[in-house]
Amino acid sequence: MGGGEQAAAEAETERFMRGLVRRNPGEDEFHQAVHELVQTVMPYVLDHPEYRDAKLLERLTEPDRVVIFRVAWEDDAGNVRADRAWRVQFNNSIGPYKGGLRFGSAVNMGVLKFLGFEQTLKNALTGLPMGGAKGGANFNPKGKSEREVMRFCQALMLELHRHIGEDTDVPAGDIGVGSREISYLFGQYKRIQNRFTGTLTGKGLTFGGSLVRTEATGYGAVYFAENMLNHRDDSVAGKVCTVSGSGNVAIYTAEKIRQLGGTVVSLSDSSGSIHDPAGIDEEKLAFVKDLKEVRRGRICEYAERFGCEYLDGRRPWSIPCDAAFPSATQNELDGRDAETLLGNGCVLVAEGANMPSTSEAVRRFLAARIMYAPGKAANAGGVAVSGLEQSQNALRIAWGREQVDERLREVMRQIHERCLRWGRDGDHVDYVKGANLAAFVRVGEAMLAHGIV
Ligand code: NDP
Ligand code: 2IT
Repeated sequence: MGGGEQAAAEAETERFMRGLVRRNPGEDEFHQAVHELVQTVMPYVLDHPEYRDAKLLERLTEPDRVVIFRVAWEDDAGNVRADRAWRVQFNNSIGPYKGGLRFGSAVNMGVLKFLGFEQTLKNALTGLPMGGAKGGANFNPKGKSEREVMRFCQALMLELHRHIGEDTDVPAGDIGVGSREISYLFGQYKRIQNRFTGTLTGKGLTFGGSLVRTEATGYGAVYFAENMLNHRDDSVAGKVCTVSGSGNVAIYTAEKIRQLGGTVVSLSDSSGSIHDPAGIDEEKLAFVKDLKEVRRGRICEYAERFGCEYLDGRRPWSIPCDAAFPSATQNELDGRDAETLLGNGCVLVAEGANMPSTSEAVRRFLAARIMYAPGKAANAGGVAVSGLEQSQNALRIAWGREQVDERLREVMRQIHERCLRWGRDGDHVDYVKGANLAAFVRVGEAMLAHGIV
């Protein structure tokens, strides 16, 4: 691209973003996610008048619809609670809406719109027929009893069931929504509908869930990292890795890194990080699974149990590593963290979380030309196996562990290929550009074919 064309693309990006911010005031995370896409695809749009004339970017950044509803329920003390829930059905151009539900006090419209937008692109990258959606509630599951969580899930489904369906919209888990919540939601959906369908994914293995779905996001992120490293005749084996978070994605990222011969030296939660230079082995990981999946405790207990350092209130990015796997939440890694990682010799960042790096952090990773995989590429393994769960449900069969794992590996390999195809620049691969263009063109072509809708 010549200097003049680049300047034109930048000016057009600024103009577009001004309009988007005006139409969606206060939705900072949504602005951030859209800006990241638009700045990489604008040259393509300017080169393709059919995209510009069809107002493709304007249409792609407006959700198909958003449903907002009240969830009234009663806590254990008999107090009435009124929470707010959303389902953002972002885009169904290439398949039924698909994406997780997030529970937490920080959930709001801007967060769910950024997640629904990212999901649309991520799902397109998988090559599977899935549109994009996201939903959730400002209900904070921390400290709630089992019964309170169950009542909340049932109350939420009493409204949500009208808007979803196996060929319409298929929700799954995300932060604060794991197999326990999906099970309660599924039980209630089945009761209301009197139909046993695959309308939710992440279900238990005895009622339609897929093997490897629990592990899929974390495993997929490491498979993607392995693809990036293999492309440079290197591998995860022998790498010292930092992982943030200690939930679903972080746990199975750590497990797969270890299986491939890497050493995981950190985990975290919203209270702090542990630093275990000896590495998190199988026994320690079993402790974390019980701590987080069963007892719902805090990661500081790991430091007490295994006698390692606890970084109270801090994130793990000051710990020296070869590769970093941010796997907790959005904007958990800022420009200073990025500088620290680069200064310590980090050569690879694979995002298990959605948009964990701030715009400034991304800018620094790209400028340093390290292997940097954005979430929409690196963490697509979770939704990919959700897609495989939908297929198994539709066929009324269950595939074996090896079969699903092999398909997951293949999907991650194909995403890597798509990133190469669209993002290769000589010897270097720009995975942001590659992922954004591959996803944008897949959804864009479908939208063009459907006409003005
Ligand atoms: P979980 O709820 O299982 O775990 C979330 C982890 O992140 C917990 O350790 C939590 O700590 C930590 N965390 C959450 N919020 C914050 C915060 N504000 N600051 C610091 N730490 C925080 O969620 P998942 O593992 O499922 O999701 C993690 C990320 O991966 C999210 O960005 C999600 O969107 C993304 N993702 C998830 C997929 C999935 O299949 N589950 C698929 C693709 C992406 P604490 O317990 O203290 O809150
Ligand atoms: O962000 C994500 O991709 C998810 N939370 C998983 C979505 C899904 O439908 O499995």
